[in-house]
Amino acid sequence: MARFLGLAFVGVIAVALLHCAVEATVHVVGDNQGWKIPQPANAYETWISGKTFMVGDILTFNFATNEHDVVEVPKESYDACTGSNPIGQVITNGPANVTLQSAGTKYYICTIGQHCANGQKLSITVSSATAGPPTSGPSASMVPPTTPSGGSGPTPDSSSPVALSGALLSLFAVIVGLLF
Ligand SMILES: [Cu+2]
Repeated sequence: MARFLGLAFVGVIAVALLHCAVEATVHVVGDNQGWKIPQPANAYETWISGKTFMVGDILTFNFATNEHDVVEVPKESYDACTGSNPIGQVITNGPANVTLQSAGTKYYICTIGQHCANGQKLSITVSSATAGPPTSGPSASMVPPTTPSGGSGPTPDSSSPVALSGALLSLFAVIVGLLF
């Protein structure tokens, strides 16, 4: 019994860990519009409203290779729409997934043509993930006990042979009664 409880405990922990590992959110920039010169020009400012960006989350920039690119830049470059001070590599292959590595305000622009000046720019504030998700505990412990499914199966199976043998017995008694 103690051994079973130990195994069950390990199972709950494993499920909880798995739950935490899958916690990262994927944010598709601009939703269906993707990463382009947005309509309207402030569409990405609208897109970020109400969203929470955490360290470890992923930004998906959906764009066709050679039509757009994406690069993180400092605030000054974001405001001036210049890619001359890139933070890391310019990502030229779309779609692109960018993992948010650290907390703070991040600035992304497209460096092609006048795209940035026409609104293809994104600034988000990333929060650190230190404030853990306390609500995942109860929901994770709710997951494991879902195995018993064939509980009602054996009962009709075991009762029907009994009923059958009872019918045979009464049939036998009738035959015996008729014979004698
Ligand atoms: Cu572009």
